[in-house]
Amino acid sequence: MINELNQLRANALEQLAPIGDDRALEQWRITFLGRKGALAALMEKLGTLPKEERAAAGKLANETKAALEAAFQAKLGAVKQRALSESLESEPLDVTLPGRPRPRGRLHPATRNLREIYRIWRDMGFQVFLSREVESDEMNFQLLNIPPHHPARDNWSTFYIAGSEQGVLLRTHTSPGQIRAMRALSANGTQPLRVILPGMCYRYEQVSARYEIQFNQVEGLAVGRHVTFADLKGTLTEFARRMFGERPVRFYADHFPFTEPSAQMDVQCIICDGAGCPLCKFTGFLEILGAGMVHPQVLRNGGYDPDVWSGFAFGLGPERIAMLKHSIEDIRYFWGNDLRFLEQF
Ligand code: FA5
Repeated sequence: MINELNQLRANALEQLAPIGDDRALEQWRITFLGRKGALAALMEKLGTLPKEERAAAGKLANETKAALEAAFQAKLGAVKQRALSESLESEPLDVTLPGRPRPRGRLHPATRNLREIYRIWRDMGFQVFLSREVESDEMNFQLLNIPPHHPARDNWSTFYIAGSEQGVLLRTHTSPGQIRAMRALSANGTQPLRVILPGMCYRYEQVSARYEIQFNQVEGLAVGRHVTFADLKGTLTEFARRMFGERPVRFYADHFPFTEPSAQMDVQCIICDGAGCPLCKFTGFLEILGAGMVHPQVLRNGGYDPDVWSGFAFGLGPERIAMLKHSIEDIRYFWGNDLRFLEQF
């Protein structure tokens, strides 16, 4: 048995030496180390040996197995290494070639812009309230002091839902969300409120570089016991500072039926720094939002007592803001799905 093992080992190593490729090596492994190979056959015979020979033979069998396996691993490494150098030599590899780009998705510029706006307002303590896009005439207009036939309706060219007797419409602005937020969150007019209401609005507009038939608005509403116009100015100025950096803002008198007094806020033109250019129509300033103190009747419609509570509200157009920030000259790019535009962000 001892002889047989030694012979097997010598024989196996002799046959292994000249092997130079995968296939021959595998064949060798099967012949000598396989489950039905030469070594396994010898080991099976161990049990039939007389007791006094068994221990020594068993030990040698294990050593033989370990030696053959080690020789096999060493050869395997050498064969692989040789195959690699051969392929490197025969198929030249240019390690300076750039990698193949993998297409990666990204957020739509309008979404990114909205998220930045959310972040700024969140940092200032405003929570997001999502209101509905399909609204009643009552919410979109009447509870905001715009009764039927009121001339202010001309400012909001409206898409009505066909066949809806009660006047169901696509909201023309996010302001109806003011009423919904007050009713939903104020616990019958007993709690202060600080919310922003983002979302899509729809108007039957002549589409142009600045007017789309669908666009986002971000409404803001703060209600408390001592909210003043100074709070409105301070908060909106701080928003503009965080959004556009240090540049002057100015407030103008404006009119909205649901705020009194009402204002418009302008920020100094980003292109010309106030010197005057075609973008700002040579005024040096750009309008970014409408705002005002919540009208007492609107507070009442939301469940608050206007003798105790006051508030300010604002409505801004995020696409218009993104246009200013990134010098995008046409609002139609936002929903045109043109990859040449989208891939720039
Ligand atoms: C309003 O819609 C008021 N609800 C804003 C408001 C809220 C005032 C709360 C006071 C208190 P206005 O129609 O100006 O206002 O629209 C507000 C912003 O929405 C505009 O400044 C503009 O940025 C954006 N916007 C309005 N119409 C369009 C449009 N057709 N396309 C793109 N953006 C628009």
